[in-house]
Amino acid sequence: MTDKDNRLRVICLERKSTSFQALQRLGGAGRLPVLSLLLWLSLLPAQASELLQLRFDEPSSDWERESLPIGNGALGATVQGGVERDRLQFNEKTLWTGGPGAGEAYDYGVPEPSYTDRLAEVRQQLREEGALDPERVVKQLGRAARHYGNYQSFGALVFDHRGLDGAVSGYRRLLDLEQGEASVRFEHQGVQYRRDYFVSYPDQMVVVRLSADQPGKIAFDLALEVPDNRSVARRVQDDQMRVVGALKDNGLRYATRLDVQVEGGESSASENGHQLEVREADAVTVRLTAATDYRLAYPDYRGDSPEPQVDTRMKRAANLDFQQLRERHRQDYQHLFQRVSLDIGQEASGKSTPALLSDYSDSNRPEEDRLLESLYFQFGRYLLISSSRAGSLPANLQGVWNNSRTPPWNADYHANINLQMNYWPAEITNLAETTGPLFDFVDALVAPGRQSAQKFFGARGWTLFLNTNVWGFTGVIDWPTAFWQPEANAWLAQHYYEHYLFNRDRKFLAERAYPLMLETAHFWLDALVEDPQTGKLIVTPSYSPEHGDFTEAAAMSQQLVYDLLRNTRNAARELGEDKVARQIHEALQALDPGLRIGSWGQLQEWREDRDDPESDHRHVSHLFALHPGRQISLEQPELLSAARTSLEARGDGGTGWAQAWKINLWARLKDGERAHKLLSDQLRDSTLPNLWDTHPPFQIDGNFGATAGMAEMLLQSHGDAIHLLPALPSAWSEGSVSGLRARGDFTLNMKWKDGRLVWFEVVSGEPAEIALVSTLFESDFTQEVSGEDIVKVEGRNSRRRVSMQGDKVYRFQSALTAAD
Ligand code: FUC
Repeated sequence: MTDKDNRLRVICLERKSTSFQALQRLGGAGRLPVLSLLLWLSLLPAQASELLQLRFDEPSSDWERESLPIGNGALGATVQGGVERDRLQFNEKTLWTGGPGAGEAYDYGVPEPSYTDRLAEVRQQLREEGALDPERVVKQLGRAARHYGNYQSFGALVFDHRGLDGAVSGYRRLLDLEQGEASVRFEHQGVQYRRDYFVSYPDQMVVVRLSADQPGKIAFDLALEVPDNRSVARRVQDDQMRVVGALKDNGLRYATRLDVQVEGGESSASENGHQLEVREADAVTVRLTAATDYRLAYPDYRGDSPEPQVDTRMKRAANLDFQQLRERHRQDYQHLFQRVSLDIGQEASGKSTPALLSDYSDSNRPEEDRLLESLYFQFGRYLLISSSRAGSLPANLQGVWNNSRTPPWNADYHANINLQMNYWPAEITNLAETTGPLFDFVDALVAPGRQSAQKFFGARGWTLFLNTNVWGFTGVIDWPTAFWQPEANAWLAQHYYEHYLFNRDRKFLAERAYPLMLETAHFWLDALVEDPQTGKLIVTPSYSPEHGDFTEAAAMSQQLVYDLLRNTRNAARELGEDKVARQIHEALQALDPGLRIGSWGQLQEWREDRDDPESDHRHVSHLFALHPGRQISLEQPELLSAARTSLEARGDGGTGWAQAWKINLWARLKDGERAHKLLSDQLRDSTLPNLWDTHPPFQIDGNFGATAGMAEMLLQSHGDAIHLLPALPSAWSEGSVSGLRARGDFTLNMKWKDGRLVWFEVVSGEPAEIALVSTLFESDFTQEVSGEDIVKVEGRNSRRRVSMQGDKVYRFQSALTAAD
């Protein structure tokens, strides 16, 4: 992200108190009609804190369903909020078992000798037989993963509070999305207690503050528990505790340190030397940090010793008091979070989050349902900020939160939808920086992935298959119905180009995106096979994720490679790499594009018409071309209608992420009612009381996919135009949104009434021509641009082409509502 990008975002998105100054800085405020300013201000919803809070009225009795997550990308913690015993379980994202240190047998999933002969055999069998049972293919191409590893819980801070036995009243446990903080408050024997929890990115630590409204009331024993799958050395001093050691499994070294700062009382080491005892304090600030000697670098994945890392962090923050730590955290967090506000007519309800969820759509209070929906939208953004920040690993299947040694699917990175979906909201909801960890991670997969490309395909470039860990696993596993998906490399490469399209960062394109895309394209140029019947280039063997038989040229395989080659060709053209662009263009022309309409009008999932209209399988892989691919455009009614037929047939069920994908797909089909229905279904069927998405079990991709889907309902920019409110449901007939991003480096604010757009602003990061599509243009409207009198606007009906200068606010308003 360049400075310019950042500046623009801030200009356009600073809210409420600063929006007027922001407009002034753009040079146009003096000329703005009062009405427009009023609209700007009214566009910013009254984000009274309750509208952006998750609330429980009890401590959590179930980690998965009720804990409140806080995090800074690398560190995560889950707030349970027990009154007497408060367990704050925490994570650091690199603490994994498995990998190179776990034994000679760890081979990154790459076979020796190579599997190229086996691949040739499977290709031959497919050519002769047409389709193969996955059980048969896995015997030839699958392999049991060895020392794959699991993401680990780091441990827990356990507070045993004194003097809090008996009843408490007014208990509240909150997660405040606006501040990025959790808190617990209650009253006990006339004393008001309060606990605050956050994880600071600038200071890389978990901070807990315990306070009361009367002096000397804070007293507790504090232990730092770690699971017993590691060596443990403890050192406890009066105001400090360290635990260091190494995982038994792979020798990964870890260190965690906590410091307490006591106001008014005292803290000492317990007699057994295992815990801290705090007595008669007015308030206490606890800081906790953790690190490992993991480094994202093939082949050994080891780096600096962890103990100096935790010491350095503590030292750097030593002179900061609680308020300063909090201020630094809030500034950092809000800089990202506040870029987007959403008002869909939500109103404060006075209900706890579990009550909102259980009453959802039965309450006869639509504004309460909208409260849950808007909260869920912003919760997805909150989770992304909290689990994906520069300098650490990307968000895994559970973001950064895991309390188990053997989490579901190892809490790893699945690349046949899940890892990608985690990042769907990143660009459109104005959190582009959160993609940094994804790109670092994928870049680091290239070195081991070259081995996979060689040993499975004898190809250049790099690839991976279904899943990967933090140890560069790029080979296969032995799960018949999922293990084979070498097109995962193309799907990950898509994110690089999307990042460029949204931000127009040419340095990123030249230095990060293009090299990665080109190397991925080289893999496919070598791995594609010419179909003797059609002469077209095809993927073989090919497997449509987790569904049906192995075949040649399943739709998703072809579509993913199409997406990759088209993007790489376009990138090469933009960078003046004409020879490469021509070569890739030729391959693209020869490629089977994977778009066929079948006997019942469906978009075929396979090259042969094998689709079962009764199948309700959760993967809708053949619809990749519609979303998140851009191969099917709004100008292709036949393909759109085939995609719709397929989607109808699959039905509205599925696991969390599957429902989230369908929200996006219905939005792309411009069916706001159906997209909203899917959102409702997901909230009802696949959402836990703490609003974590559940597969089941808890799996975070559905949270991210749903947030992205809601944004797609409001704004789309996949083709040559920006579509405003393309899939607005009647349930959100009045509202506003600010700060959404469109491809081309545009930022938009919109306001609508009676289901129609009445006002919007758009800022372009650089001079640009853009087509805008909206019903607002179908009646009279006014237009203006900051600092200029004339806006060059051309077009008819709902479509207008606008020539924009960079950094200026272009504003359009419907004449129908001007008198309002
Ligand atoms: C994919 C999905 C499963 C699950 C797993 C983590 O394989 O098909 O439903 O989400 O990833």
